[in-house]
Amino acid sequence: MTLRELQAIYETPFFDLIARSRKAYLDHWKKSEVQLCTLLSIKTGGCSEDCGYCAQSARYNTGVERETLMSPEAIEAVAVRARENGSTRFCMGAAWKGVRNGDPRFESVLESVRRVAKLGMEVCVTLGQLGEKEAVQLKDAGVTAYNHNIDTSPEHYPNIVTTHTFQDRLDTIGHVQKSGMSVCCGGIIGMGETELDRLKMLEVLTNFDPAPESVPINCLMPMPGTPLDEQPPVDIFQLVRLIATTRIALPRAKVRLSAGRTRLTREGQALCFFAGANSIFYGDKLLTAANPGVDDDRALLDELGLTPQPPYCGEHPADSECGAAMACLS
Ligand code: SAM
Ligand code: DTB
Ligand code: SF4
Repeated sequence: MTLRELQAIYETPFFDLIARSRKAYLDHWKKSEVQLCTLLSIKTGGCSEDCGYCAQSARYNTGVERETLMSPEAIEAVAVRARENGSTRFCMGAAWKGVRNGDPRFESVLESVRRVAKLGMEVCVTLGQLGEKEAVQLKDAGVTAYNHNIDTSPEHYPNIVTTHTFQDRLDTIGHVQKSGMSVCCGGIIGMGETELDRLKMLEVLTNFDPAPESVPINCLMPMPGTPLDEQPPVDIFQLVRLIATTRIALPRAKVRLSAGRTRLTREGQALCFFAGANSIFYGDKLLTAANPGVDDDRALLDELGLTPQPPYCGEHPADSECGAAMACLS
């Protein structure tokens, strides 16, 4: 889609916009399902990069301690508990610039992926920059989706990160696409960007080929000690407009209402679901920051009549006999 087209959608009167995005959602997805994803920071802190929002950058005094990579056994144990709690997607995140084939840490991540894949959950990893070869190895180990966010518009990106470029992000995404893994790619709002910047970010996402399988929309969680620690919260109607525009522009993508839900009201989150968000991070902790408690989330989903989405089996159509029914109707 062009920026002009996205702007036209985004600027529609609010109720017309969410009515349209609701229709786009109902045309492509089962009405009441929300995907529950569990996040685990498998390697925390001490990152060489200077992403201005991130508590894990070694450049800022954020109070987050550097830790070593978790073992496959420990990771598997957390994944088992997540599955017991109803999560159908397990996402492992590592704080480093990237990791290469031949590095023992990469071998260890591959083993963790193999173990989580055996549990029947969708496996997502977010490991920073990736080469072509590493992408293929991750795919072969059982990764469903690779998360690598473009975070903001190409124009605003250098104001947020200087240790790598927007093009570096796109290069990694290209390697992921080539390997056959799905791309999970979105961004953060509330980092001093304009609403136009947000649409420019969405323009880039809508021009991916293939389209992203999921689009996380994070609201900045201002982390003490980072350059962005005093940014004001995002306006709820701007967030809902962005979710609705994303749903219309990328109807088959999972739109994940990601970081920052602790600063949203229940009513605000309900509007986000109505507008087309159909995935959340579930569990008390994101990577280093807080997430709403599991009990509160269960209560909210119950109140709204929403149920956890089954994992995508990767093979069978929605109406087949397959136990792990495909979530998407298309
Ligand atoms: N190091 C890897 C990378 O940069 O891709 C993976 C981990 S990184 C923490 C994953 C994503 O989390 C970032 O791209 C960003 O979109 C999101 N994120 C990190 N810190 C955040 C914050 N304080 N508020 C909102 N989103 C955040
Ligand atoms: C994404 O878009 N959001 C998640 C996940 N992908 C890896 C991370 C959110 C991190 C929030 C800040 C923290 O926990 O440190
Ligand atoms: Fe490192 Fe990722 Fe945080 Fe950037 S966002 S500082 S690359 S962990």
